[in-house]
Amino acid sequence: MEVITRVAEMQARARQWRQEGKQVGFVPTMGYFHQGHLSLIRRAVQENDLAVVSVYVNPTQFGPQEDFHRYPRDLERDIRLAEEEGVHVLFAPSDAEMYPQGYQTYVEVTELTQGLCGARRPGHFRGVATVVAKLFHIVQPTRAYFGEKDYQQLRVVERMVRDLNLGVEIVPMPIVRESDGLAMSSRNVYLSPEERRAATVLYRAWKAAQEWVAQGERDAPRLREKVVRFIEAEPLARVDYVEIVDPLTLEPLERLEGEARLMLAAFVGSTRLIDNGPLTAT
Ligand code: PAJ
Repeated sequence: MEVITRVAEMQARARQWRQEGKQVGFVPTMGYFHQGHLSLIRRAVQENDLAVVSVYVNPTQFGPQEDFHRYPRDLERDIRLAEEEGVHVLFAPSDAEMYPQGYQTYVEVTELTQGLCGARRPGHFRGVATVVAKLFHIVQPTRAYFGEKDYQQLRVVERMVRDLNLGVEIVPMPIVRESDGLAMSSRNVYLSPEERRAATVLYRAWKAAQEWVAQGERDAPRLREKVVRFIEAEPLARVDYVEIVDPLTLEPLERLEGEARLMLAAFVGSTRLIDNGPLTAT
């Protein structure tokens, strides 16, 4: 495996692969790999001639009060794990490479970013869309892999690719969970042992919601209230949002019919966690 830190070098390599007609799979990450990342990486290695993984903690997607500086990092370990998975290139640029002096161009997906995490984290998706667009231009992948863990991010990236004709196939990947249901996240390391136990409340809330729907609940605002109360019953948890939305437009629903998505964000202690899952009304 090769570790590339320069944009120009990565771009030259990508150009060469294109000319050779190679299919390139790409997994953008902020590093500190867990099994969620590794599931995307495995799939990229499996179904492409070459796999590229980027590790870059993107400053433009963090708010001024957020955890950019203390976000967990371990590049040596990430390099080792990527190598073991058969990744061809790990791209780990510096901030100066990605946002040199004078940088002033941003990508904005206007509607899908209005609610949910977009409403709670102003500027977050502008940073995500911008860095993903940049990475796509640098790596020129055939396919790119995104986890459903960040469900709104997945929809935003799909929309951007269509709107800007980026010509990258976006492959959605299922949420990888710990054995007790907690969605894997690099931020789970912030949790104390007590908070770690309480953090399963998001998964349990989704399971409870599925059960309420199975029992015939079809009123979305009422189901939403039940989920809020379920999460608030956990003393260490505080709801940031609970929404029942259309899985494609992310618009809040009034009635549960067919497929909906339960979108959850909560603080457990001072750590903000997100989760989501399907709700199927048959
Ligand atoms: P990061 O949080 O490192 O996540 C990288 C990719 O791994 C994303 O597509 C995310 O959805 C996926 N992922 C994270 N946890 C997962 C889990 N438990 N199961 C399945 N997939 C999971 O998301 C980002 O980085 C950044 O916003 C990025 C897209 C790299 C732009 O900076």
